[in-house]
Amino acid sequence: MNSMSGQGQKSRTTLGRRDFLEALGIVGAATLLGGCETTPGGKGGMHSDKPNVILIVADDMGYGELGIQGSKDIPTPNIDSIAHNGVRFTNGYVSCPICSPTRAGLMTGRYQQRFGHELNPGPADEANPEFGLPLSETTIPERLKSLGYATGMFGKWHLGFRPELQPTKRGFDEFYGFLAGAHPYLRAAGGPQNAIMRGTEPVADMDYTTDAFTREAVSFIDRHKKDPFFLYLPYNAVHAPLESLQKYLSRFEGITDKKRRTFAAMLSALDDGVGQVLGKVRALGLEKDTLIFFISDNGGPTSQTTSGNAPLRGFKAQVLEGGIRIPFLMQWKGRLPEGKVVDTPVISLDIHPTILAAVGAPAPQDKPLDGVDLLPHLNGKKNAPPHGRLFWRFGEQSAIRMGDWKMLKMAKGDSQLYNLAEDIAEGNDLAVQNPEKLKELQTAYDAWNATLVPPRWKRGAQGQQRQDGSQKVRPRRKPKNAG
Ligand SMILES: [Ca+2]
Repeated sequence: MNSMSGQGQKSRTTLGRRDFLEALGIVGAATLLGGCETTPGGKGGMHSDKPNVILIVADDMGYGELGIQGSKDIPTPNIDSIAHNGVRFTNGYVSCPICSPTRAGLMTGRYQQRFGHELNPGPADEANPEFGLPLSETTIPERLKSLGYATGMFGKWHLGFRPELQPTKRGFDEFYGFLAGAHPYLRAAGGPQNAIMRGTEPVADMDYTTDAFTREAVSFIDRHKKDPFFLYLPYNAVHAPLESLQKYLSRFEGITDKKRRTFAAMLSALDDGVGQVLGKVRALGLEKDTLIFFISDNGGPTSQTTSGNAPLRGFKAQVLEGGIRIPFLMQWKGRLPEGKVVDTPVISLDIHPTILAAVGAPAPQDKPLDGVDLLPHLNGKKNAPPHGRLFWRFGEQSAIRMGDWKMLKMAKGDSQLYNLAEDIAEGNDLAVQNPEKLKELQTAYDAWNATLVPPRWKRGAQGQQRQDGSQKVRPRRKPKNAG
C-alpha cells in the first residue's frame, strides 16, 4: 500500500515552500497546509483562517459509478473535477453500509455505535420512537455555528423526526429537504413525517429534488459569500425510487435498459448539480477559501438501482467492501495538492476533525473523536497512516481492517480473512491458512467492540434488507440479518 506522502512533485513543492515559510516564522499555527497565498477578490486572505466548507453526500452511489472511479457509461465530469483539483482516496470508507448510521458518524466524527445509532429506523411512518441522533452528541454544524459560521443543509436528514432532533435544532441555520431515508423525486407527497420542508414547515412546491437541492445550495453560497459558511448537501440521488426528467433521460438514449437509463439520468442530474455548486464557488472567487468533500453514504444496491461497486464484492447493507468502500474526494485549491491519489485507508469519520482543524478549532475535550485530521497526512507532515485499524459493526455483521488485512463476519457463517492489497474483490478467504492473523484481528475487534453500547432501536427495514440492499419491509418478523 502506498503511503500518503511522496505522491507527486506538486505536493512536495508546496510542502517545501510551507516548511520554508514556517522556518521564517511567517506562517502561523492556524495555517495548516502549504503556502500562505491570499486570494485576490472574494474573501481572499481575509478568511484564510476560516475557510468555507462544502460537504456533498451522494446516496447509495456505488464505488464504481464515477468516471474517475472507472465508470464508462455515465459521464460525471463535474464530480470528477474534485479529484482532478484535489485528492481522491481509493480506500475511502463510510462507518456503516446503510444511510442513517453513516450520517450519524459523519455528523459527530465518532463511531455511531458508541451512542447506539447502529441501525436504520425503518420507514418514516413506522420508525422506532427512540430513533434519532442523541442530543448528547455534538454535530459539526453545531461546532461551526459556535465559531460564527453560517450553516445550511439541503437534502436528506435521516437523523430524527422529533422537533428537537430536526436539522434546525442540530446546528443548521437553514434547512430545505426531508427528514426520512427516502423521498420521491417528482412529488411533494410523503406524509406528515416526510414532507419537503423549509425549516420546520412543509412546502407544497418543489422541483425535481436534485435540482431543488442544488438551487437552494447555490442560493445559500450566494447569500453567504461574505461569511464563512458550512454547506451540507446530502442529495437523495441516486437512492431509489428511480425517477428522472426527460431533459436528463434524453442524454442516455443509447442505454436500452430502462432501469440503467433512469439511473444514468439521475446520476447525470447529480453531476450537473455538483457542477453548479462548484461553478458558483469559482465564479465568486472562493475556490482557495473553500474546502470541499464528496462522498457516498454507502455502497450501491445494484439489483435495485443498478448502482455498481466494481471492482468490489458486495452491496449496500453488507460489510463486504462493496457496502462500505465508496468514492471519497476532497478539494481545497492552493491548500491541497491537485490530482493526488491516496491509497491509505480513511473513513467518513475523518471529515469532522479535518474540518475542525481546517477552521482552526481545537479538538473537543468532552468526548474523543474517532476520526482524525487528514490534513497533515496530505501535506507530508505525518507519514504514518491516519488509522492503524478501522472497525464496522452493523447488527450481526462485523469487520475490521488493519493495514492490508480485513476480517469480516456476515450474519451467518464463519469469520473471513482477506488481504485487500492482493485481493480487492474479497474472493480468496485466507482465514484457515492464517489462524494467527485471524486471531490478531479478532482480538483487536473484540477490544473495540467492548467499548460500544447496544443498538438503541432494532425494529425496521434493515433486518430484512436483501442481499442487494433493497428493503423488503416485514417489521413484525424477527430480523434474520443485522437486526
Ligand atoms: Ca444510502
